[in-house]
Formats: sequence, structure tokens, C-alpha cells
Amino acid sequence: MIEIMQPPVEPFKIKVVEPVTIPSEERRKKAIREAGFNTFLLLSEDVYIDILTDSGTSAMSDNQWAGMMLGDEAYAGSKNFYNLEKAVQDILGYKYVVPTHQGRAAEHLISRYLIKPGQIVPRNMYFTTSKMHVEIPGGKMVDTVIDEAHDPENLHPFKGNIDFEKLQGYIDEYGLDKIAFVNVEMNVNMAGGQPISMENLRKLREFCDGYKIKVIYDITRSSENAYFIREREKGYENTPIIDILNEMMSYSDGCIHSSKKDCLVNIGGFIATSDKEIYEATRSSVVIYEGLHTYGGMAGRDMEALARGLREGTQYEYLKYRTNQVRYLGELLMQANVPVVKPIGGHAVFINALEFLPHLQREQWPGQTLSAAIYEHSAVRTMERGAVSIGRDSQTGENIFPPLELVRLTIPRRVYTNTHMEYVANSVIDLYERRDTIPGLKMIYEPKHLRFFQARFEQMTL
Ligand code: PM9
Repeated sequence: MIEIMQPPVEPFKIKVVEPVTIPSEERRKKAIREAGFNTFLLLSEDVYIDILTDSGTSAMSDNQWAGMMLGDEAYAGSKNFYNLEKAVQDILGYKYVVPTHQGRAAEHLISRYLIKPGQIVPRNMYFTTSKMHVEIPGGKMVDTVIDEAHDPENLHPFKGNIDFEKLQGYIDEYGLDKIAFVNVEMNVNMAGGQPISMENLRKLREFCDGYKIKVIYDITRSSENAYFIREREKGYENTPIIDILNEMMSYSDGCIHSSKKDCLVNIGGFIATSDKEIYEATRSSVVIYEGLHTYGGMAGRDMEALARGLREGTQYEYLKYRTNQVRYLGELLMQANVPVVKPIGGHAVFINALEFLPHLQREQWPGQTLSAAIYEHSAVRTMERGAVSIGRDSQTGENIFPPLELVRLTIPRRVYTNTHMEYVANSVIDLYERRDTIPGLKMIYEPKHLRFFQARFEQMTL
């Protein structure tokens, strides 16, 4: 029997509220069919609790909103850019910042510069947009995460770690000149929000120095990763989060950031580096695709909110509450034996759809099916993270069926109360009790890129 923690105490009070209602059963049934059983195609007003994503869905603080009023909307040289640059230097230790409107724009600029056709990018598990931006310039993403990350039951404390034998294997197989760079994600999203250890990052730096390979991070969820390092890695128990972040970043050549997650803002992203060549190349291309290098697609006010959110999102008490709220939901589900990825990650609870719906074939899209069923049952919007998300093999065109076929219950930051978490848990547990009545889906429309966003499905008969 799992012992459930006390619900975590919020380190804030609520100043503004947004009314939400539970749509009727009849409306939910209609809405999910109109959306082709794809939760991305639901209207927000048809959703009661929106745990589709933690991206751009945070509640900002009064300090961030105050910063919005100080937006300097000058085309060039906005003072908010310099505040952002200073925050990146203080919190992450990089010298240079190239702002972008969000994470995938940063991925685009880095990939254009560093990847040549035929090259590979080893990474500790793929992410959807990251993989796409490796493939567009003619590259291929290959997986170097440890095997434990592919096993939902394995309790390894750092399931985001890189397996150096796998990495060496790719160098031997493809040759050194075919490695564009090594890409490292913090708190690996598709593995369940699982951290990478400082020891692993340090070793990777040494390994890559030996071959003169560049190391580029995806630091989208690095503050949550830093919190787990402090909680789980020997020697860091009393280290301030900012010091942990500075050390983590010191082992890289640069990074991309989707600031819509850890930085508690609704829009924003950047590239940061201390390498002058990477800086100059991406600063030069940002003006083609995003905007001038002192705004890169963001308004001045958005850069100010981001500069403040980057600092706020590293506060220890906040990170403790944040990760514990996710854990609380996970423990409520585990207590009722709902199969979830363990240990519970930083930003989301991931349900193992293969275990939840064992009567479905992989071609019946168990993750997609479960995500649609949760919505229909309770107006809770979640997201499939399995075969629909990974898409097809770019060379053979065949569907890929990854070991992890998951549904992600992604918790926006500072938005939902612990009672909301209990509503979500009770709804999922109720559905689990009658799981064998849920029929699978058939894909009837598949867009060319990132199909999970727009694909449509039809319900099959049981
Ligand atoms: N992540 C998420 O919900 C939003 C888009 S996919 C549904 O998890 C990583 C690790 C991400 C990420 C976005 C991006 C792209 C890069 N790396 O969404 O373009 O989790 O800001 O960032 C999403 P943007």
C-alpha cells in the first residue's frame, strides 16, 4: 500500500481567479467526437481541468505582471532585453543570449547552424519538435538514454542519464565527422520528466572534450532538474539551486530554452551560450526568422516577465511545492494501482496506457484512446505521449511503436489547487475500474509533420 504524502502547502495566495465549469456528459461526448478524438482539437471552453501541457500555461506572479507594465517596446535596444540577458548571466552563467519567440524557434536556429545532411544528433531520448528540427536540415536523432528510462517501473533516480556505451557505439558506427553535436535534455519530458545527474553531465563533458564534440543542452526544465539533483545527488543537499544550475550549464557549449515551462511565462524562449561563434551565427540568423536580436519575436513586456520568471522559478520553496504537487497526484493514482511511470517526474504524471488498456493493439493507439476517454469521462484534458507523438521513421516511413506508450497529466505551474488534483485522480481511478469497456481508435487523418497535433481518429467497436 502506497502511503500518500500530505498535499503540499502553496507558497503563494490567489489574487485573480478564472471561472471554469464542468461541461455536461452530453456536451463532452459531442466535443471529443467533433475533435476527432484528439485532445489538441478540443475547444478550451469545453475543458474543466486543462492538464494537456505545462507549456505557456503558468500563472504569473504580481511581480511579473508589474514587469509587464515596464515593457520597453523599442524596436532596438529594449531595456527588457538587457534585464533578460542579466538574468541569464546570473542564473545560468552563460555570456550571450539570443531571444526567440519560443523553444522550437531556438531549435530551428541551432539546427540550421550545426547540422549538415547525413549527420546524427545523439540525445537522451527524443522530443517531438527537437527531432523534427534535426530532420529538417537532413539529420537524424538517435537515442542514448540509459535503458532504465524505457522501463516505467524502474526506480532509477536519474532516468535521464546518458549511456556512454551507446554514445560510443554511435561514434564507432557513423564516424566522428557524422556527429553534429550531442543534445542533452534536462528532466527528460518523454521519459516521464526524469532528471539527469550532475555526475553524468560532468562525465559527458569529459567524454565529448576527448573527441571535440559540442554539447548542446535543452534546458527547458532545468530548474526542476536542479531541484532533483539537490534532493537526490550526494554532495548537493545544501547547494543553492542557482549554484547547481551554474555548474550544470558550465559543462555545455550552449543551450536552447523553451521558457514557457520553468520560467513561469506564457511565451518566450532563447539560445544561450558562452561560445562566440555559436552566438554570432545564431544572432545573425535570428534577424531572418524571428526579429531583431534584442527582441527575437518577443514583445519587450514578455522579455521582462521572462527575466523575472527565470529568477522566481529557481526559488527552492516554490520548486519543492511544484514537484510535490505533481508527486501528490502520482501517489493518489498509485494508491489505487493505476499504472504510472515511476519515480513520479517533475512536471507531469505519466500513465502507462499499455497496462491501463491491455485489451488494445498498438495499432489501436492505446495512449490516444485513453487520453480521449479521460476527457469524455471527466472533462480533464491530457495528452498522448506514445506512438502517435513519435510519428514515423523518417527513412522507412513505417510507424514507430516506442516502449513507452503514455498519457501525460501535465501540471501547469501555480494554476490548480490540490483539490483539483484530487478531482483528476478520482476521475482516472473511476475510469480505471471500468477500463475494459473502452474501445480503441483508428487514425483517419494524418498530417505530414508532428501528427499528434492535428491527427483525427474514429472510435472502433470493442
Ligand atoms: N514542449 C510540451 O507540452 C509543448 C509542445 S509539444 C506538445 O511538453 C522540450 C523538452 C519541450 C518543448 C515543448 C520544446 C519546444 C522543446 N523542448 O513549445 O516551441 O518540452 O516553446 O518548445 C511542449 P516550444
